[in-house]
Amino acid sequence: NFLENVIGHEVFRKGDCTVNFIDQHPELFEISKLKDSSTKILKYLGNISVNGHSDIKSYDASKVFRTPEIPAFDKLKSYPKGSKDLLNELGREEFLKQIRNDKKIHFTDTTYRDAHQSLVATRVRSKDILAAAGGFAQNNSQMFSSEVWGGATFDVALRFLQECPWERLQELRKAMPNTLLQMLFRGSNAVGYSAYPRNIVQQFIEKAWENGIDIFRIFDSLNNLESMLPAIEFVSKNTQAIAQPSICYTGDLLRKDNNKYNLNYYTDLAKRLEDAGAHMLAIKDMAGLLKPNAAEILIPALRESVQIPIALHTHDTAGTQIATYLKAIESGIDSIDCALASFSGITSQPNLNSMAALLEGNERENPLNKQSLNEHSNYWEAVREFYYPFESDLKSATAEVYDNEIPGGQYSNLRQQAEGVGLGDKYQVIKNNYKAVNELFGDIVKVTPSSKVVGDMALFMTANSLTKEDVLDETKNLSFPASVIGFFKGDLGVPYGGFPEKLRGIVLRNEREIPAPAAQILPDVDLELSTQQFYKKFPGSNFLDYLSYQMFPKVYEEYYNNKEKYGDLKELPTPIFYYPLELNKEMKISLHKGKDIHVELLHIAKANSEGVRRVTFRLNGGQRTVKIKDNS
Ligand code: 3PY
Ligand code: ZN
Repeated sequence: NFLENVIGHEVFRKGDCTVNFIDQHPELFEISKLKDSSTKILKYLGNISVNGHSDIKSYDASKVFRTPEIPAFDKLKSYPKGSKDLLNELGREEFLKQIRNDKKIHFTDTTYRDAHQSLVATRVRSKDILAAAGGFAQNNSQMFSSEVWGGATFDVALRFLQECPWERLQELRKAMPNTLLQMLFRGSNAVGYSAYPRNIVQQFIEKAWENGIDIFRIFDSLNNLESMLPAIEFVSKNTQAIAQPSICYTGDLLRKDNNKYNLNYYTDLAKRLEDAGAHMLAIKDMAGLLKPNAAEILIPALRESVQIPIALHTHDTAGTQIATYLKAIESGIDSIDCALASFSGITSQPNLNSMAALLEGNERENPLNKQSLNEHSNYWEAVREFYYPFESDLKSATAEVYDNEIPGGQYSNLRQQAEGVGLGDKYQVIKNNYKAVNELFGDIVKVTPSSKVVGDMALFMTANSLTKEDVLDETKNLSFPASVIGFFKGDLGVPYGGFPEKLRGIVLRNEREIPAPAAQILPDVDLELSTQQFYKKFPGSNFLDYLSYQMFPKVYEEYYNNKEKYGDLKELPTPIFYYPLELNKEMKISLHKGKDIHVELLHIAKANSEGVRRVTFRLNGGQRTVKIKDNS
């Protein structure tokens, strides 16, 4: 490519070049890079046109997308003072005192994280988020925070979106300088599904903070304090960020008899978290089980037990959670989590726009910019269409969640998972088995990753038509799923109240001795050695990539190789990222910011004897052909 550029260069062709020709014309490299990037993009587009996107099982070729209207954003206008400015001004302690003493209710917007994780399998791309983020921050400076990172978004960005999650965070930080940015952190599991070495968890927190995170919402899937402790301590001592550990809410506080998770359980845990250095506390109602009358009991009791501000997070799976929020607000909750209207409801958070309207005139009203909220919701309504293959089939709220206790994010995923293993028509049985598994396991907290263990076991029971009695029958010699064996070995820690020993003996029957549950925090890795090995294996990568690799080694490797092959895809508009180009329709595509190419798909030839098809494009007026292996 470079040679072609030299030979084709005007000055070179005129014969005017001196020995310094290459030094004097740096654009030769630029042109070469651009040509290389456009070839890679054509390979990507060619592959989507021939083989489809591997993450989309089926799509409607006749579907026409609306162009989302990006709400107004004046890049030259300064941002009004927001929560982030207030934190900087007052310092952590004073700021939090003020939040705790404020009469007005505070809001966290979850649209950029939990809402799309819970509705469209976390597939929303940075491009769509960043198009709106600046305008949102500029026009909604009353928000307490935006949850933008962590949970499943890290994994999904690398695994499915071909994006660097760190770059998303850096860009969001730039776009929302006045807003507190929040992440969901899975305690010793960081943003993964199992425990990591202590120094990796610490490095991860430090870099997340340096790159933009202000609030770390830390939880453990069994509510174990020990697994949250290192993260709480590290945030508190080594950063200026806010450590907001969570208590996962499960079951029903109002249940009278035999209630493991009673008021005392929650207030005791809250006190221990405050003693451990928590700056705030979150009640994480991941399945939407906290009923209004339970909120009325829980919130005042917690406010009395601790002096720190309390945030309430819920999912609207049962359609009841606005009522819960109202009761919580009356009972003194400091902050609530909502999502923009078009990304709210059902398995996502309650509706921010409606909540703002409903609180008008309430003594705790915190007036929001309702017009802007509605504009942003309209934008997301059009964007949501791009992701239609990832929608769950759940059309309305369901009271069944009070029985099966399936968390919001998992509810929408479970059907897809069931379909993936050929159990799509047994969804009802799977949900019933989910409840049965919870009973077999002794009533545990179910949230990532403990919820996945319960889900795996429910699928296993369904696939093998097993009842609870069958599972407890030693003579059946069942081959339990790996995650279930790991759970009973203590991979996730010990559940509150201990393991059900009979079942534990059955699951671990092949282990000569039942091992002591594994420590939740793994020993440090040798950072110097392992970074050296990483940089050697992945030239051009940086320390943030190293942390991505530590979280998901195989996923990172595939991401890296794909990036080598196709280049950076994050500027592709979402319909072009996911769906084949229309024939003979010119599209403008940004390769990098400010570098546009014009592409038109002209022709896809029949496969040759090796199954390779020639795909021809018009690129910036000239013709280019790429060869694509047809995988069908
Ligand atoms: C996550 O861990 O991703 C969750 O959203 C848990 O609720
Ligand atoms: Zn959630």
